[in-house]
Amino acid sequence: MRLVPRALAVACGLALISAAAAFADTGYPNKLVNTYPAASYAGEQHLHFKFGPIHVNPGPNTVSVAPIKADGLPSVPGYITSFTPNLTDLDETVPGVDVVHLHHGVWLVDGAPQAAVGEEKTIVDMPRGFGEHYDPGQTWVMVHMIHDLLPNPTDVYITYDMTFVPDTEPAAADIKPVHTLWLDVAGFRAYPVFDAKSSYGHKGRYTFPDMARTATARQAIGPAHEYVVPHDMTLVYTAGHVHPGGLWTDLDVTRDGRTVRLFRSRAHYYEPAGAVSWDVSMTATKPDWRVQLKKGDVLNVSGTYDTKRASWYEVMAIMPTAVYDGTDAGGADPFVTPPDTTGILTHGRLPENSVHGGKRSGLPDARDMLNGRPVEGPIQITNFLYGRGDLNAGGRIPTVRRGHSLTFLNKDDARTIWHTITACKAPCNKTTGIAYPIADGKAGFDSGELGTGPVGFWPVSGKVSWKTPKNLKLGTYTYFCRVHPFMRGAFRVVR
Ligand SMILES: [Cu+2]
Repeated sequence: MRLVPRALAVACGLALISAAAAFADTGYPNKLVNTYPAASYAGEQHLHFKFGPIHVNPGPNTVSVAPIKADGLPSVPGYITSFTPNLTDLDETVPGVDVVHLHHGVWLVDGAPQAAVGEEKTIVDMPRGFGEHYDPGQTWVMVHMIHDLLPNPTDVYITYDMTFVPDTEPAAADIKPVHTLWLDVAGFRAYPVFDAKSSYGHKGRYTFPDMARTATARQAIGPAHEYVVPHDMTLVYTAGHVHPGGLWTDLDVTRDGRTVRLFRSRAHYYEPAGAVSWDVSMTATKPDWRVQLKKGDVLNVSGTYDTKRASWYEVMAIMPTAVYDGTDAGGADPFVTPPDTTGILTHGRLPENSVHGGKRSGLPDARDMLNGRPVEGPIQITNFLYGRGDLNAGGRIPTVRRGHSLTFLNKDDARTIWHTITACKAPCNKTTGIAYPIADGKAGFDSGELGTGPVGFWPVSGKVSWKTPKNLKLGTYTYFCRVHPFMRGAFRVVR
């Protein structure tokens, strides 16, 4: 069982933290099985590294930056031809994605992002004849955001497996060096995210940045969504990164006013509920995909999200692309021969994505609760509970008069614990999992991550309090915390 002990939360207050530790994940087998036709070389090595242990405090999903030491890297120069990242417990089993997940990890090499992973856990395989060249003189830095979804601390490793061909192997002579071009709709920033709200887009599809209309939506557009090709070059590989709700990323090129699609990296959801969770695998370009570009061509990346079912906050659309700085590696001019825009899934279904949630729980249906008195003063969020508004509090539902707003105050920020108040469809009282709850409340409100710290680097809003919109109609509103989806609350707008 991997349930958050809801009853304990009320009964024991702070004891919740130690009590929940008893429910910590026991770990799934590491079954990140490559489904992509990987190239192999005589003399290749299979290197396994782990970064950490990393102590993860419950509450925040901070961005951390730390150097990768020599024992986390090959000892000799050579080519990295495949890269398989994961997040594991200390015993190197894999925690449930509903318990703790690697929101993203980026390996910076000499200051530039080379490899990256999100919770979709894409395995990167360079096509035959290409590799990222490694040299022990390089400076490697790990940037990561690990998200603990429970109120108990945990310790994890970021692991990465490399297929590595040392320069001293004869096979290395046939490998051409590639480097990573970072195409990111909201980059370059420490936290390159945008919102895909249910009110955005057309017929429940929102393509960013193309369909970003409002000033707020457009603010999230980053310069890295475009790239002007500085000299003739060949693209040899790409795969996209999206969050739950994401459907695909597109890579296009424009020359003389004409635009051609180079690749669409599709999110294939194993998730039974559809495009709502991390139970997903992305497609990568096929091994024979090669695109020859000319100086002055403009690459463009976009991401498309499903906004019919829910709003998606702080999401990403990134296409790290492997570039060979030459034109002697095959491939064709995409304006003459359109490239194959279909791809191959990089892995199958992962056992750590098995807790979907959405089952009956002991929480009440807020719509049946009796009115409490209008709330005076803010609703105080403490110790992962929405105070009087928490569905665990039982009794009466806090009320607010129409035309007024209810104020929430995150007292947990003092312990660097951030929370959101995010509308979800009533009753919003089912069990927590990777597919439940989601931000599907009609009212569509979201407080942002209530917390203080370096805004723009950490995902905090910089505020600890938030007011509900004044224009809410009469009725019962249910909400959850995007950081800790087991947290649920409700209030009612009354006459
Ligand atoms: Cu929270």
